[in-house]
Amino acid sequence: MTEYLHSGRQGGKASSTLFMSHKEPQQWLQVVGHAEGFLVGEYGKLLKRFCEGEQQCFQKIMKDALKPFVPAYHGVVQHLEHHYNMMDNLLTHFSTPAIMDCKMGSRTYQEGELLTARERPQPRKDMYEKMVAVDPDAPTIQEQVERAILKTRYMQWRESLSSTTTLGFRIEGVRKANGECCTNFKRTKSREEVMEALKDFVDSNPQIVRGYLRRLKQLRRVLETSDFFRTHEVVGSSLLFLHDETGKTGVWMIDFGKTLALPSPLTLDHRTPWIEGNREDGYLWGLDNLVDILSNILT
Ligand code: I3P
Repeated sequence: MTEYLHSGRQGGKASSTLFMSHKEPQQWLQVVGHAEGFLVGEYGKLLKRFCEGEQQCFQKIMKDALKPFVPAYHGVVQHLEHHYNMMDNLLTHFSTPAIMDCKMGSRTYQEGELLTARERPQPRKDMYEKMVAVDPDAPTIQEQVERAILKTRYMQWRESLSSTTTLGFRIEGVRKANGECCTNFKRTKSREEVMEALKDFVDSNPQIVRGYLRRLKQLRRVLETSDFFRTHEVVGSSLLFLHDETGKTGVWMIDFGKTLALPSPLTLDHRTPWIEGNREDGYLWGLDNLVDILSNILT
């Protein structure tokens, strides 16, 4: 790695997805999440600010049946004063792709975050501001007085406002091939609303839908047998959807910064509803719903 085409803002964490246009490599395009902490490397590589938990997940997945469903991982590199996890930049295999990020699971925070919030509550003003920007009536009286809310409360509110609670996944962001971006999915909640958003993303093209369905069903089969998946609580992870005008489609699992190994011998089926303590994350339940909704687009 000798040079970078562009560096994102240095500092901060990189917990979500940055996308680079293959044809305009100097132009970053952030669809969702934290912009900071990503670099585009040479030879189709993407560098994401180092996170030890994510490194461990990648290392394990590279030896797991799930390997074909995540960007290939190439270890840790240093640039200036920071370390990065280096992985394949999935966009380089597509020509001006349409991109969608779906955050999977019925819970988007770790159980441990709930315990921390109870033991050492740290209400956040930025999250209060984000909440009132969407719904001024959402904060409780006490939250209004403090003008701050707990992160877990914010995350739970986001889950119930969107389809996370009811369908086990939510659309986070979309970029169409024409450059149009939308991250305004906070209130996209019902099955019908989600289906409309998915239809719009694929331009109602049945060939694209069939391509996505094939890949999602393969992924589901592999998830159901993966040792890694059975032994990890997977929260805050997304499925990245890519298609282009040639009809090529692809889906990959990304963002493992909040994925945690379970204490042995605990395992998850990822479909059982979550109750505090069982660590279930609803990932496969969400994938079932996603497959079902996409299938219905074809009928
Ligand atoms: C953010 C989103 C991220 C979360 C981030 C939230 O809310 O839930 O998943 O990061 O927390 O602010 P929104 O989508 O409404 O902007 P993590 O998943 O890494 O916790 P943060 O502000 O603490 O980074």
